Amino acid sequence: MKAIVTPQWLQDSVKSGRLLPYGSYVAIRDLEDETSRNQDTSSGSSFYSRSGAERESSWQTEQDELIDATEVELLLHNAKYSCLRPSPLVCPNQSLVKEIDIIRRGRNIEGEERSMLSYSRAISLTPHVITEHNIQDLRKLPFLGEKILSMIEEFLKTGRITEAQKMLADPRFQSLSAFTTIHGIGPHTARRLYDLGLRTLEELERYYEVKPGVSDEETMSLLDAAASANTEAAVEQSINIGLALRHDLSQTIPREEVEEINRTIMRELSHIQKGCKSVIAGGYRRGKPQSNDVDIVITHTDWNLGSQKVKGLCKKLVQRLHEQGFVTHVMHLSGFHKHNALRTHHWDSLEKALTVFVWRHDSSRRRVHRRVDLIFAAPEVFWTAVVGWTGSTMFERDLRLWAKQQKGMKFDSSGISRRHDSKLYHPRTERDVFKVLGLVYIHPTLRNADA
Ligand code: 8DG
Ligand code: CA
Ligand code: CA
Repeated sequence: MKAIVTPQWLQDSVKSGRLLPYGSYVAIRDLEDETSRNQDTSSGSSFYSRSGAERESSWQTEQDELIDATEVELLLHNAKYSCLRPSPLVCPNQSLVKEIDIIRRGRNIEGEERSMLSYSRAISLTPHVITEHNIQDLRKLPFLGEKILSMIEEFLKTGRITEAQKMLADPRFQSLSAFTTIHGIGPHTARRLYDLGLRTLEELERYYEVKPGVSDEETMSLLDAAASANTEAAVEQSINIGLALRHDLSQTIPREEVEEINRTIMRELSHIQKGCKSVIAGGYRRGKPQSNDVDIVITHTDWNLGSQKVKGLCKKLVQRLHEQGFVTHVMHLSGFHKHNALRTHHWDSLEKALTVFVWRHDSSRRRVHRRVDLIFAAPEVFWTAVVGWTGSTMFERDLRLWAKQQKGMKFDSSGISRRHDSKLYHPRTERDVFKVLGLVYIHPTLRNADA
């Protein structure tokens, strides 16, 4: 039997550190009505005016606002893979998680991948309450190393981890951290810039000859160079844009604005192609009140013809958004070659554009530039794309690992395939994605396996 409960059940359970009896949380109101109102507000308006017949064959609906408590009970709190565990947005150990995350960031910017991963893993493993009394339970987890365990112990005793505090005070850590906040600057580039003697973002601005707030809008030249995306010049360009707009781009985006951006983009899209729909993925979908950028996954509602209809749409949409004054820059555009055989740079082979969005002058709001990622997927891979772009990063990593190590399958945003015979799966719902991978469904708000 299913027990459909309100999100409050989850919040209260998290607060008390255990799953509560769900009796008083059951969503007893007219479910049909409730779910259609609560349904992904991210869908384009055309999506709402579906006819009864369309509703019948609704591979596109995903009523994921309410939570099935019986399902949550099936999740394993101590599992190795985070795609088997419930990870709420805010966990009772949030201050411990933040402290470990400082060390994780330190490892990341120094390029110490393996070490960084074990801190990521430790972070994803701490949603349940850890106290001095149950630290013995933690010690039983074979995948938490001695070093991290002693850090947790130190934190429980003193409320601090010495290594994290040292790191925060380290000027090199401070410079590299600041550099990697700029879009296009990864740990490697950050270290290269540091080695050139650069220390602050102001120095970076001078080095790149960028004026804050001003960026030459050569954006569409990038569009034409689409095939060469990820060339050095393109990366350089995106660093320039990221630096020039850094004061805007460092401001987080509230949920209402995320939704409004999605509505606006879907309205513009409907002028090019009718019948498309979207889901806002990323942190927004995991319930974050503020987002650093907006991730919109788009497809066509026609299961059979949709694949044809979304082809080439990404570029057309970006062009239109630019003409209409909504998109000022394109930092990256990819997926226009049929297949990326080597799959070295990209995570998937979907058409996508990483853009800078801004409200037009005639709009009453202040013009803050926002990062918006647009991802186009054929209907057959729409839900894998949504799962792939919902995150969190650790959740995604473990999803790929789980598929490979436990199921002999390959998962990425552009599809699920079986390794031995390359059979492709075409899930019709998000639940199907989990089913194909042999996983209990995990509600998006329980996929917050990162700090
Ligand atoms: P926020 O910082 O934006 O608020 O949080 P987020 O939404 O969790 O972070 P994100 O950086 O926007 O990443 C969202 C998810 O998208 C993340 O789980 C990983 C995934 N993702 C990328 N880049 C790519 C990519 O190129 N391909 C695919 N398939 N997934 C990607 O970040
Ligand atoms: Ca995001
Ligand atoms: Ca993003």
